[in-house]
Amino acid sequence: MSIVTKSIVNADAEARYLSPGELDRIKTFVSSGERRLRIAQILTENRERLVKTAGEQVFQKRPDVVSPGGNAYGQELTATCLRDLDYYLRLVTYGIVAGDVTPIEEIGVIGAREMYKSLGTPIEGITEGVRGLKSAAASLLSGEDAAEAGSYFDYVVGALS
Ligand SMILES: CCC1=C(C)/C(=C/C2=NC(=C\c3[nH]c(/C=C4\NC(=O)[C@H](C)[C@H]4CC)c(C)c3CCC(=O)O)/C(CCC(=O)O)=C2C)NC1=O
Repeated sequence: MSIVTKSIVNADAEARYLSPGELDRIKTFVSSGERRLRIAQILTENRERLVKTAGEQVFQKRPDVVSPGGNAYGQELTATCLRDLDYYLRLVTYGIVAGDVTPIEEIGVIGAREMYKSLGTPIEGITEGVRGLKSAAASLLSGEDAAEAGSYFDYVVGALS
């Protein structure tokens, strides 16, 4: 839920007007909108390249995952691994647009650790990949935009660690 929807739901539950604090937070959200949309657009347009770069970084740091017996060994499992990085990049663009980590949390974080454990997927490999996405994204963005996007990648890493 965006801050706009959330504030309205909270205010209406008490049949009151939006408070000065709520209006202030909505103002910040709206005034940062153009910037957040620009960042999401750049990441979306470059998704293939970002995922490829991040994947190479994971396989360089964790060659075991793509070696015989590794969780991402073989063409099909390697593709599934890259797909997961693409999923997290997509969720990060949702977070950036919403100005809120809730969509990332609900879609990609809750239950994820347990799921990866049951699949035998090393979670450090996933977080390494998300860090790779973060640095690849930073190379396409201005310093300020990279910091904004970075906080969402950091959220994913922190939440899965
Ligand atoms: C949008 C929210 C969402 C997420 C996050 C998601 C993740 C997800 N990753 C999966 C598998 C997987 N995930 C990986 C990923 C990796 N293995 C490694 O060693 C690397 C470290 C890493 C890549 C960086 C692999 C290889 C599998 C397949 C494992 C298997 O089938 O044995 C599966 C099991 C089902 C499937 O194979 O599709 C799910 C549900 N699905 C979702 O709908």
